[in-house]
Amino acid sequence: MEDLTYSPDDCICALATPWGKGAIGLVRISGTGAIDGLLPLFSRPKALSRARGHSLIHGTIIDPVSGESVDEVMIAVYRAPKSYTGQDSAEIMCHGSLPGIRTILDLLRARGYRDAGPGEFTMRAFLNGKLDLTRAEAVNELISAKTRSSHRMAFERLKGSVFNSIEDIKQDLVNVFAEIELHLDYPEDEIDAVPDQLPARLNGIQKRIADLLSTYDTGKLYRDGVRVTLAGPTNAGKSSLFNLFVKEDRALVSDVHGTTRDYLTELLTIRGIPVTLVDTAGLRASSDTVEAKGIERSRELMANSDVVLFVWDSTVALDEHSYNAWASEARHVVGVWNKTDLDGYECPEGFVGVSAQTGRGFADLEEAVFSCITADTSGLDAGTVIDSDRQKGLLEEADAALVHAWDGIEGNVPLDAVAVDIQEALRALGEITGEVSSRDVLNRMFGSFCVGK
Ligand SMILES: Nc1nc2c(ncn2[C@@H]2O[C@H](COP(=O)(O)OP(=O)(O)OP(=O)(O)O)[C@@H](O)[C@H]2O)c(=O)[nH]1
Ligand SMILES: [Mg+2]
Repeated sequence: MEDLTYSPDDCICALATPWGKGAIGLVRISGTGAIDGLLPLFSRPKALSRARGHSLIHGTIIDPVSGESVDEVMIAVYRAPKSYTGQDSAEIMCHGSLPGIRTILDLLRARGYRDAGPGEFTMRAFLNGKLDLTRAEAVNELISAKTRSSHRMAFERLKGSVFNSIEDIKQDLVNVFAEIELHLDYPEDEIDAVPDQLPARLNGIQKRIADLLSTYDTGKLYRDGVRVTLAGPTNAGKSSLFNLFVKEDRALVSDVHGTTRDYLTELLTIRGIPVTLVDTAGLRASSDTVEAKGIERSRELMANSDVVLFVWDSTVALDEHSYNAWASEARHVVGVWNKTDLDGYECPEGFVGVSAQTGRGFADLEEAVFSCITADTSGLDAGTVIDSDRQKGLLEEADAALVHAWDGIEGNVPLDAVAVDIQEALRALGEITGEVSSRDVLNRMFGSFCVGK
């Protein structure tokens, strides 16, 4: 494909492991002639040039100008087309020393290898038919996964779950299209205006597209996570609960009202969902300017959170008026009735009774937070979950084209106009897998990848 950001045949090189000290560093190369280009840099050029695909060779990287030995390495050799990119490629496993890695990359550059752009190896894999676009996206999603659950979902996509779903839908749509074409071949007076099965089949296809679309919220939730904020009056035990969630004494706790003045954040996971937990300054009227600023910030954080855990000290009677006023500023609220280890008031309806001191009720609290976070999503157990905005947009385009087809059928427009809508839906579905793709889409998509992938 022309006018891509990168030329797909150049020999490219990149460090595939993180830039830093490590046990092993892995330098990857790919391109036409990529293995031959390496020969002058290797202590055993003959063995390397004869090496079969999927073999490992031990030797030394040598500076061909000075003759100096640089590092002892293992080279994994892959011959076209049986490689990740579909081209001649190799992985040089060296010691994970930055000066050593830099020297190897410099030697490769001097041999004409160019630094790979982000995602360039995977883009080549796509261009050479090694994977479709849903799998290519899954590679990046897998690397970026924040929790085991999002990792698992991305791996399902890498194995082809989205690709297979889209292909199934597309196949049905192709059959519908063929049927319409056949129908159009008959004279109008001999048959009905619309094939018998058409409405039911279109309906079924739309339902499957809707089912797939409905998994997007779940995918996004596991990809981006949520912000959960602990708020409430001073001394209610917010910081104590914060520490319980993060399993360490992270926030200062004391019986002095107004202990927390600035907010604190920590990343954690609740049942596989990435959560940014925020501890805030307790809400009360304060004449102290610094504390007042902290309280102002608490209110902003409450308004910008997905869930607010409104913490109340159960030894104090609930002030429903202020609770309702504060809660009304939040998207989702979970009332937390804290200090239930002490003699206090009965837990009001809708609150979760806990003790930050003993941990009692903590599992119920986690459950309440989880239900709240997942309230707006469906398909949590579904094997196929999409989390790509690109895929979502194209599914919506396919759906819109089918809605238009329906309008046409109901408005008795000629069947060939309906066929045009079906073709449009097929185009959108084809773009999801990359059957049809534009350079802009590819450049944008692979541009967000890591270098070396
Ligand atoms: N008995 C008992 N004491 C608790 C419990 N939770 C917190 N406390 C105590 O209540 C006091 C206030 O706790 P913090 O966690 O600092 O309260 P906070 O809501 O963060 O207070 P501010 O930062 O001032 O807004 C401390 O003395 C805690 O030890 C609980 O479940 N049981
Ligand atoms: Mg506090």
